[in-house]
Amino acid sequence: MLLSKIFLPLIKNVPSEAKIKSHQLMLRIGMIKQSSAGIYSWLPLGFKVMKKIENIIRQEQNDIGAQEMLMPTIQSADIWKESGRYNDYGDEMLRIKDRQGREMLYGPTNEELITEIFRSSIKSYKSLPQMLYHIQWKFRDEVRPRFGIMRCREFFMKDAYSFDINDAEAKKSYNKMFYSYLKMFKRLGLKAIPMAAETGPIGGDLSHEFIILADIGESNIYADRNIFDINTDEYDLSEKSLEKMRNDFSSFYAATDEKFDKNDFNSKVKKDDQILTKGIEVGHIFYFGDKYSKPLNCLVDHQEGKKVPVKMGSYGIGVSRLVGALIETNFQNDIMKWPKSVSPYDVVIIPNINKINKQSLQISIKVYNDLRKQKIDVLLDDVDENMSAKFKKHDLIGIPYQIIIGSKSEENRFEFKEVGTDAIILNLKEIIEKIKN
Ligand code: 5CA
Repeated sequence: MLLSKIFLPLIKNVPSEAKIKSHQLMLRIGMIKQSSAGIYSWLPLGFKVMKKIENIIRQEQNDIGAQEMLMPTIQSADIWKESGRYNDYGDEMLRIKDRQGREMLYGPTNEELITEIFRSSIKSYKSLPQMLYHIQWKFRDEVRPRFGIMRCREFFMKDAYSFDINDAEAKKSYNKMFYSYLKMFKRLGLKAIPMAAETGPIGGDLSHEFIILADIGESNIYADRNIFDINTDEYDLSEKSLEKMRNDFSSFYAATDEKFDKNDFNSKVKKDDQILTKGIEVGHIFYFGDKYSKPLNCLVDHQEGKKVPVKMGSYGIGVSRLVGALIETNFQNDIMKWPKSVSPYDVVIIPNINKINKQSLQISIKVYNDLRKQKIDVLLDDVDENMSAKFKKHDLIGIPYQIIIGSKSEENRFEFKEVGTDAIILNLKEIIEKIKN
């Protein structure tokens, strides 16, 4: 793409309403635009990053056998009355009436709806286990939406639901999801630590929040620093390995505020290993057994003939929140560097257009076309601006690789820079290799 042609409304000054760096950056480089309190439009650059995150999540969920589907954003109040959550959910739920006067709502989560779908389709243990997920907008009328898309009212979530015949089988599904989360966060370049957590309005007695460390995080966390050294590449999907994974993680203390117990922490973790800090919750998984299947009468035939309520868990990820979380972790000293896996473009070409070297734009276009032939998603900064303004702009846009075409370029060799390291002179073949590996 040519920078002069794309919709990228850059803002010079940091908008005053934005208090944290991810919110500031997202507004400055036109990733989002607020449409009303806690509700945002995703502009092309922001949308591109979010879609890349979404795809990694999708691949990893498919990889453990979860099946993608799509449920609506608008739900009937009836199923929420059946589960008993219609009143409990309180003011966070956006309630709507249709023209017939029927009570509807904008889904804040989907336990009821998926249970209703499941009960009308699946009748026997023979069809279990099942894991279903969708990636869909949610609405929660947060009392204090803040930090841009980090805590907003309308947000994009991946929510998955598992269905099993008994607790032991359900635990296996839980462990698979746990594993899938570790893998996807790793692909996003994030160190997300699973921590024992409260279950809140979702319910159940087993739950983990996946938290990444960040000063602006809203969760206080207490952890043994050794938990950060667990090598997640060691695990696979076998039952034994998944159990080992759960045991390894639970052998180190890691808890959020609500689950924190000072005595426990001090007795289990050496002083030197204690971490007390803040974090961002990027995912949250729950096991709640028959909390929804029982009131909603979601029964399956058991091997022994009787009907039993199916055992369920739910597994959420804040897809839109992850965009902010990635900025919080990768935007330092006014320089952004997207992880390769989610960068809006693979590489940017920055030609020195208005200098002695008048040919640099022509050379750039040739390099641009060559890279595109290699299926590399490349941005060409063809804007007529001085180099220092260009560099400042790209410090914010955060594409991890830059090809600088100007006085230092030779016939077929160009200045190539990975953000955060010194530029080197490479030919096109070497550049392509660097970008692709
Ligand atoms: N039904 C369960 C799991 S599918 C559920 O809703 N869990 S949740 O409430 O913890 O939300 C899942 C994830 O959505 C959170 O971990 C968080 O990353 C994200 N999230 C929750 N509320 C917001 C919000 N107001 N703004 C942005 N992201 C949010």
